[in-house]
Amino acid sequence: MARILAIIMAGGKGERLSPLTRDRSKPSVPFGGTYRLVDITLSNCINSGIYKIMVLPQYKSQSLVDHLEAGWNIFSFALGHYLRIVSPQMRLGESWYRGTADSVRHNAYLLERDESISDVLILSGDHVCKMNYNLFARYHKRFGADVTISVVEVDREQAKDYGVVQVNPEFSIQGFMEKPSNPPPIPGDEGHALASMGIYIFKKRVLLKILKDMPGMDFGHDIIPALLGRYKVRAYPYRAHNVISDYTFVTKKNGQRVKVRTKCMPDSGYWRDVGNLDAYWNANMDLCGTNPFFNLYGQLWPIRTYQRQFPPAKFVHSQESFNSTRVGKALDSLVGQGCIISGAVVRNSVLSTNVVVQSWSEVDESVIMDNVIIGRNCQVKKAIIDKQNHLPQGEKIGLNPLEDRKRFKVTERGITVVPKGYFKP
Ligand code: ADQ
Repeated sequence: MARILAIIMAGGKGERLSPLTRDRSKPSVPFGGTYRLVDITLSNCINSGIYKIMVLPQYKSQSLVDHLEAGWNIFSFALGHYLRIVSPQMRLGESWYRGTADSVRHNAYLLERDESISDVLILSGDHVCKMNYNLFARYHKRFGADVTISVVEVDREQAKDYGVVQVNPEFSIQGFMEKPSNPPPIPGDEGHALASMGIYIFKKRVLLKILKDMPGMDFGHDIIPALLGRYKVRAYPYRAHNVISDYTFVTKKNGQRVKVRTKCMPDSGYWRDVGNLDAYWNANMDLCGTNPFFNLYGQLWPIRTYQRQFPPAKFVHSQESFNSTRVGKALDSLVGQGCIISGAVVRNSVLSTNVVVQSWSEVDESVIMDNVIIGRNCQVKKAIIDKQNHLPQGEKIGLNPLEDRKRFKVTERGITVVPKGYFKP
């Protein structure tokens, strides 16, 4: 893996995640209680043995840079490992990056000068998946491809949001359309299409040549379609190949302890592009419950982050009178450090650090970010509440979409989004 460089593109505006991206870039949006979205891609790199990484921020990048500097300063320059945060520098004229490919083009000189690199892995900072890039790179090498694109099958209706790939029986890519209004189906399976995951691996020399010769700004819109017929472009079937590892666990069968081996970790095939608010809410809900679709607690594929120090979460009674006591509890939920659930009930929700939920309140199927106080007698359902909000006593969110729409964004799926700092203390 020493010969692979990973580039994490982190410069998009993330407009479809607004208002969560009002003050921060998409990769630095908090996720899963204590993480930022970018932590998932970075953890995949480390777990795959890739220790040369460049992050390309641009839009509202300060919180991302702060997070990376605080939490990811773990690389050994002495061993040739690095995480380089490269600020946009206008090296190619008076403009910022004009697309994903353009962001790489601006920094091509950094690839040129590291002679130890043979292949370049191009990643997004807003994907939730456990992907073994090592297996991806091996597949790319095995078939001698110039470019390999990771693909996944999705419902045809959904495919309108992605780059759609057509392959021959050898999985060589024959067609590519970026966000087509009428996505071509997988032959013999009218209901599904093959979507590009926006994860590419290029031979370094091919990537440098393409970026020099081709004028396109965006990998999906311009570059990938223009490569077909001129270069060897292959598809990598993510779900079939992303077997993170043989997975052994101990269980009881007829009273006896037995070892069970499965082919892969249960969430090996999970992938979500957290491009809009509904996908973001869904990805958080996928972490909750006994057998979550995406498991943050797995030991084989640890997800790292930077965590500030807070006291443990606590769950306390609220004693209103001698004969009225209510227990603070959280069910099927993730609760971050420093949270206090006091005489309130939290269900199927993800709470970041330092959240206080006060007596008689109920929180259901919601994502609550750091430093939120939910006052007494509140009801919060199917909501995303950004940082630094203090909900006043009796506030109701997510119960009446028509009312909510007057104050907040409500998504297609009916998720109410309260922006940062809306409710002042
Ligand atoms: P999108 O998801 O629409 O499509 P987008 O999320 O806009 O792509 O960008 C991918 C990554 O590049 C993100 O991490 C973003 O921050 C970054 N980026 C976007 N614009 C940038 C810019 N101007 N400068 C620097 N970085 C930028 C892509 C592919 C599709 C594929 C989906 C899968 O184009 O073909 O199906 O990803 O998620």
